[in-house]
Amino acid sequence: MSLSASNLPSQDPEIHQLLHQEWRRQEDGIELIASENQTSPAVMQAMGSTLTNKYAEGYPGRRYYGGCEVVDQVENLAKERLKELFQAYGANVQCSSGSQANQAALLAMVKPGGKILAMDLNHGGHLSHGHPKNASGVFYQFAHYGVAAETEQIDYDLLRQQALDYQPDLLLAGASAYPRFLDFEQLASIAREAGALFLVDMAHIAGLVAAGLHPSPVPHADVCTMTTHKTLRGPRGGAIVASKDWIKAINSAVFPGVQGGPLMHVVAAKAVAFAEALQPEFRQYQKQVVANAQTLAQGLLERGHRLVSGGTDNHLLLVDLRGPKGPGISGAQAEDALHAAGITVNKNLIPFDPAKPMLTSGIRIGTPAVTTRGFGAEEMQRLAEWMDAVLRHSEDTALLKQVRMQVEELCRQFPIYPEMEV
Ligand code: DSN
Repeated sequence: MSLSASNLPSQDPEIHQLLHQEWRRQEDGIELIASENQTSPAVMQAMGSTLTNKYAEGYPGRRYYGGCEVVDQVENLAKERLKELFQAYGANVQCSSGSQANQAALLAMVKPGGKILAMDLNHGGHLSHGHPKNASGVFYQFAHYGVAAETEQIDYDLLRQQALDYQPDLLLAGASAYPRFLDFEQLASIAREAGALFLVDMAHIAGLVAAGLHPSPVPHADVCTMTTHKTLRGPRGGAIVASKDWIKAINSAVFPGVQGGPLMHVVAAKAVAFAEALQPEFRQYQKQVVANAQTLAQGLLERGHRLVSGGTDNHLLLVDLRGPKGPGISGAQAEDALHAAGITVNKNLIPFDPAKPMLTSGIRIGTPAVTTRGFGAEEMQRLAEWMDAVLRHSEDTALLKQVRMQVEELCRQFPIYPEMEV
């Protein structure tokens, strides 16, 4: 993709230079943030289109602005493709983020002050699932469930009891740092037994679900929210699929409930990404995402690192840096040392973490982005070796520099956007 037709370099050299720097940062480093990915040039082309100029409040065929005959077709295509991808009854593709999708779903499903039971952020949940400083936590009464201390996995019997005791209006499932399958069938039966609605935020696993590599929540949930930029590998944004009973309420909660004009250039980019996700290659890609996570997990386990819950079923792993064989540094120190070596991760609380969120005892590692650039088993084994060395010698600047050079050499063999010149 070329930006040569634009006058950005001469009009705004400062921003142009920063775009160049970010492109090089992405090309030259190993991206292991579990919620990030690299979209295709086609997705980016749709995002950089004239659709950014169009106001389209409302829905196709019922807009508050003229001139929507083209964007109506774009939105309808995006909706149809999303429904096909998840075998869903209804779809809304207008949400600008996962957090906004959650706000809309909660607005549609629970009265202000209503009771919601959701996964604890400290055990791998999401910020917009009732953090006291998030709008969700301000407007609703949240109780949270976590993982069991022994297994570091959700104990569905305990959760059932908690739901029966708390009697929530809505049970909310979904996580940002949970390396195991979620049992949506059981969660739905718990919700039903407790007389609660069932909402799933499948932001992290949407791509795996679309590819049939994680059991789908769609047949079990009233509503499912998601982001489009994580495993789904689309543009930054949100989306919702809903059952027949809920799609009307969801649509009016998105607009006019929580947002005005949808970002139609992003809706177009979502349509492109959904079409990509419907191709057989996408399933191969997701299989490799999971295989890569397992290879990396194995490589770290063999080197004495402790993984929360002992391993992974999906695209991410959580490393507990403490323990007799661990490197004994904080998540923040690990993030910094890996960054110096050209490897990007995020510090992450682990269940029952005594450390504060800005320090943490763990790191979260995800494989969606490195898999997109073509890494396979061999590269994951090298990565495990490098990460182990960096984590155990986090203050050895010569070693960090040496790993950084090796990382850059490997990255040159796997360009992300070979045709791009920013
Ligand atoms: N902030 C996103 C993540 O990194 O997982 C979603 O919570």
